[in-house]
Amino acid sequence: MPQPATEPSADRREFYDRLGRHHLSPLWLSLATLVPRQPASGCRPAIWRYPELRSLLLEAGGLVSVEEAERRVLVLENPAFGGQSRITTSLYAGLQLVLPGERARGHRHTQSALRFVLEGTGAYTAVDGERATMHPGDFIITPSWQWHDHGNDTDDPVVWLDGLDIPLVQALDAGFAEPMHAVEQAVTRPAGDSLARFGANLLPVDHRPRGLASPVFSYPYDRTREALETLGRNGEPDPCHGHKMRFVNPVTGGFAMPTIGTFMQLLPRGFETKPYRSTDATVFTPVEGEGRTHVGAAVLEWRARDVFVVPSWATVRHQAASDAVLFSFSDRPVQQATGLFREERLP
Ligand code: GTQ
Repeated sequence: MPQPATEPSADRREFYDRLGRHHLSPLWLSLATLVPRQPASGCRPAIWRYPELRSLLLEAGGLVSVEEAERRVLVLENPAFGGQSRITTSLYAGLQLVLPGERARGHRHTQSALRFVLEGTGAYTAVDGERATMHPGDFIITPSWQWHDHGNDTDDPVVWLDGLDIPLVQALDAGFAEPMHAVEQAVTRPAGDSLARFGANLLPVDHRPRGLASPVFSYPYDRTREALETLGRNGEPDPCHGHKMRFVNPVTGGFAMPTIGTFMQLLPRGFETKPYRSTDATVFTPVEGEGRTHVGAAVLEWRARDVFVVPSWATVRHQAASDAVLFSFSDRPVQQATGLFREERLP
């Protein structure tokens, strides 16, 4: 596409200035940026190391109460998007800390949230009258417009990764939020109820979906790990993905959340994936193991609980130094629903 390279002449400059006063602009100056030949947000590969994150988060714990903060979270900002609270162009990520005895007040919002537990056993998130007890590696959903509050009655801090579709909802200008009057919602269903109802290859006989998110709002790691372990024993890994599964809404077979796709993959020790790229910029956090990921020319060395990000259309290669399990999330459901998703296995 042609790109005007030189400074505009005086008469054009005067014309453009005049256009501006009419709230108009010449497309020919911005066409190549508006309609790039390939994704060009500037989103950069980046990694946050857990020991550093953890110590800064605990420092925040000493400085700011959960009452004051409402959510005590350090936002992971892509280095290309400073001050914009986004880890990719469309997604938000943050690390949340709930200290022993604390309650994070209930609220609801149209943004969908996922929690991926990094540290601490026994704290909870309450959704729809049920508390999901957290263990490291659990994937928990807070669907759009559902009340949710978090609490920690254990003796240890709990830390999880928040993934939200905040930038996407911002782009659509469709954000609503509401505080809950009580700090926490009433518990109306025993723990494990939704998993028994929807997560055992069974559905209640007359089930009618109430929303677009999976009614299984907690996917415990022990079950996920067991499935991956069995797959690892039973067959060859995919050359580009290892043993990779996506979390599913059992009612529809679609993604567990309407706007965020979530995945878990096992990379056997010594395995190197073949180069691959896709249009869904992806946030990864290793649950177990260590290794490195080549993202274009960058090399990210990771261990369990680090967080790293792969931009849209960047070429990815993973190398696992030990058996490794990676959780990841992206906006793939949105791209697939709109026909935008592209992926490529490179030679
Ligand atoms: O826990 O509800 O990281 O509303 C950002 C916004 C967490 C939450 C975040 C939120 C939450």
